Amino acid sequence: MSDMVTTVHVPANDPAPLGIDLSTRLAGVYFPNPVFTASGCAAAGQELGQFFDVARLGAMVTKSIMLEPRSGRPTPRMAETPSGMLNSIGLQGPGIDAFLQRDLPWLAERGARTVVSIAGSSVEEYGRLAQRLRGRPGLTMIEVNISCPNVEDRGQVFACNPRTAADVVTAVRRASSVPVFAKLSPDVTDIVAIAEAVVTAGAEGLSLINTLLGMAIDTHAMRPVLAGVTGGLSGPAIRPVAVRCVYQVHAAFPDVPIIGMGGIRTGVDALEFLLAGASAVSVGTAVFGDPHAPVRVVDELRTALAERGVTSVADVIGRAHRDPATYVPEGPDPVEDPA
Ligand code: RRO
Repeated sequence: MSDMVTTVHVPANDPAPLGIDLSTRLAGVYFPNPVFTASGCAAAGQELGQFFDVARLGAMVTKSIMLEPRSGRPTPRMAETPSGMLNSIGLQGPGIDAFLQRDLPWLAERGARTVVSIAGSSVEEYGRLAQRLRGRPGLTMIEVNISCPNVEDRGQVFACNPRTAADVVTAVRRASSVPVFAKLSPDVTDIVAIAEAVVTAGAEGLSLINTLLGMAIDTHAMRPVLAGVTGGLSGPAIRPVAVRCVYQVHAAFPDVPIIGMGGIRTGVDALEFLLAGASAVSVGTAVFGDPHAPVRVVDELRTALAERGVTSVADVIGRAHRDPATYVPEGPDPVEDPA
């Protein structure tokens, strides 16, 4: 990556250039714009810090951190698919000690608002992680990753069961000093039921969605492409699934803030999620092809709003839910037929 370093110089944290107010609020927390990174696609931000000022984004969302360092699954663990990508990373990471010593301070020194993603293999581990994060400078919110598809057994995908999903959130909520967002999986029969369980357990918001479980087979070698056999599918291929999940959950719980993600590459893609009901969005897989993608999406979203005559992000959140029966198009009243 270092061969192609360029830095974009744009004023940091100006919420309203061109007269467009990009600011958003999630669970009472202010963000100057609604574009975040997505967990897992930029470690703890240092890699993207070569390309742009990390404080320019609404927030940086870290790769899910566990209690202990972890090397992840064997390689190969990435594969390209039509309009998407499969990953089988398996929660590689430095562990909470190194994260607290090195990564979170790096983000805090740069003024980034940081959403720390946490992952555990038991309810108790999640609680301990939240405890370790208490009161840390730079911590803005916790994203509870209960939906990683690359674990030893599906029983560890806590988000596939409303009871286990709720148990994890209860443990984190008890220990946490900041808002807690639960990251859900689309690989369930009824995502609204899982959303209800975690919100009832105390989640202040939801991150929708994690990757879909998928796989690819090498037709020459005649075996799975990924050493871990299955992996998480991300990228534009999953965007309609993600938009559907955001839309369904927002329809059921319009007051619960949602961070929407899944295949966002442009400002117009981001706008689609806001219209479905997200209050913010995360840009993930797009950074592998274009490390500037998150800041570009901020600029493109501003332009997309201006082109539609909209002056603030708040005006488009959930707007696609407007009841068609009561929707009155702007313009002169239709003339009554006198007959
Ligand atoms: O590390 C991973 O393999 C991984 C995680 Br934690 C996740 O939440 N989603 C994903 O697609 N991969």
